[in-house]
Amino acid sequence: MAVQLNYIAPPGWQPENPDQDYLVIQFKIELADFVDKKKFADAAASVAAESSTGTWTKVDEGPQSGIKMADDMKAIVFDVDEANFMFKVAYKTDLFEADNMSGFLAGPAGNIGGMKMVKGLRMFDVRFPEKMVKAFPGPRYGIEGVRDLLEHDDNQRKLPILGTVPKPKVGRTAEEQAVLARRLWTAGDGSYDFVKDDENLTSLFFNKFDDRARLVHQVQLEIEQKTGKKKLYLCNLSHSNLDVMLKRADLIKETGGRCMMIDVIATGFAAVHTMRLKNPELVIHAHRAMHAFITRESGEGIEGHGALNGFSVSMLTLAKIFRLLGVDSLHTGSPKAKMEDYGESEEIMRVLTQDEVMPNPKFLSLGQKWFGTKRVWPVASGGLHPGVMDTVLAKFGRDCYIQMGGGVLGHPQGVERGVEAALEARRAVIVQGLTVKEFVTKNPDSALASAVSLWGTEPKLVY
Ligand code: RUB
Ligand code: CA
Repeated sequence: MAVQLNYIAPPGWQPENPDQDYLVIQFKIELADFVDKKKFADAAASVAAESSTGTWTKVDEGPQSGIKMADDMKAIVFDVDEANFMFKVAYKTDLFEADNMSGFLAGPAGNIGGMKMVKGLRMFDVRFPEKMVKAFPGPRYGIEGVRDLLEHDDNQRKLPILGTVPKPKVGRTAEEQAVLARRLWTAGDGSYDFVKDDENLTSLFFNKFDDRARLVHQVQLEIEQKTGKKKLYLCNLSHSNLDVMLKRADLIKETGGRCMMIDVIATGFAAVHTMRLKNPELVIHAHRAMHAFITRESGEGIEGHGALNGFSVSMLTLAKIFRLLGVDSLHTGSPKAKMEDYGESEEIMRVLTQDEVMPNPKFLSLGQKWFGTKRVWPVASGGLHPGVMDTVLAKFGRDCYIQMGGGVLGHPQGVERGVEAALEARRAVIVQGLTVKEFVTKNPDSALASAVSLWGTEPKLVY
C-alpha cells in the first residue's frame, strides 16, 4: 500500500488530551512472509491510513479534493515497539460519528484485515474518548439496578447471582422447561436466582418461544408471590429480524418477565443498540456465541511477544463495546475454561465493573474512563460446578452471575441436590468464610460434598 500522507508520529509523540480529543487503539501485526521486516513502519502507517483517511495510492490533491481535511483528520501511529510489531494508533475523536458503533468499527476493524502486507493482526484494545462514551446509552440497570429490581436486601447484595442453563441444551418442551424452572427455583431454601435459555433454543416446533415465555414466567410469578423472592428468567429472544425480537421483548414484559437474553455477536451491534433503546425496559443479558470467530488468536503473540496466527479483535474490546451499547450482563468466560486460560476473563471483568480501568501491560490494555456509565455484571460460565465457587469468587468478586449448567443438572443425586450444592457453596464461601474443601471436610454428607466427589474443586476444561 502506498501511503501519500505521513501517518507516523515523530519519536516520543503522545496524544494531547487523549480522553477528549483522541480515540486510541493498540494493534499488533504479523508481516506477510514476502515483506521485509524493515517494512514494519510502512505496514503500521498503512493500518493508520486505511482505517482513517488514506487509500492504496496517491490520489488527486487539487482544489476541492478534500486532501487538506484528510491530512488534518488522518490517524497517527505512535508508541512503536519494533521488536514485537506493536504500535498504537491515535484517531481524532471527530473522525467518528460519536454514537455510531457500526460506523466506528468499519474503520479500525474494517478493511485493514485484508491488507496483503500482513498475515496477522490483532486489535488488543480501544480507549474510547468521553464524547463517544457519553453518546451511547450504556446499561439501563447495570449491577445496582438489577439488585434493586430483584429487591435485594443488604445480605443478598453481598451474594453473587446463581443460575442454570437447561441441559440438554435443546430437548425439553416448553412445558418441561417450566417444570425444570420450578424445580430449580424451589430447591434448597428457594434462593436460587436464575434460569437461562441456551443459545440454540429459539422457537422450535416442540418448544415455541411464546409458549416457553408464558409458561416459565407463570412459574416465576407464582413462586414470587408465594415466597416474596424475585427471580430472573434469561429468556432468549435472539432473531435476525429486529421486529421479531421487539415483539418477543413485548411478550416477555406482558407475561411478567423482567429479562431478555440476546446473542450479541450473532444478532449484531445495530441490533443490540436498537434493542437497548426500544425494548420495554427489560434487563438485557448478553450471550456471546460466535465471539471466538472474532476474538480467537492461537499464536503466542496473544500475550504480546511472539507470532500472531491470524486476524482478531479481543474480547476485551468487545466487552467495552457492549457496555457502551448497554447490556446489563455479559459472558466473560470462566477462570480456566476454553481460551481465557491466560487470565483475560479477569481483565474483562474489570472493564465491565470499574468506573475507571487502569492500563494493564499484561493484556496490552489501554484502560478506560467510563464517565458515569453503569457497571455491567460479568457472567462466569462454561464448565463451572459448585466445587469451584471459591475460585470463581476470588477472581470475579461478589457482583457476578455464576452460571452452572451441567454442574447443577449433572449432580449425582439429582437436580435439587445440584441446586443445594450450589447454594451451600455460596453460603460456605461468603457467609461462613470457608473454602469449598473446608466445608466439604466438615459436612461430608452434604450435596456439595457429593458434587466435589464427582467434579473436584477445579473448573472443568471445555474442550
Ligand atoms: C455453559 C453454556 C454457555 C457457555 C458460554 O454450559 O452453555 O453457553 O458457557 O460460554 P455449562 P462463555 O454450564 O454446562 O458449561 O460463558 O464462555 O461465553
Ligand atoms: Ca451454551
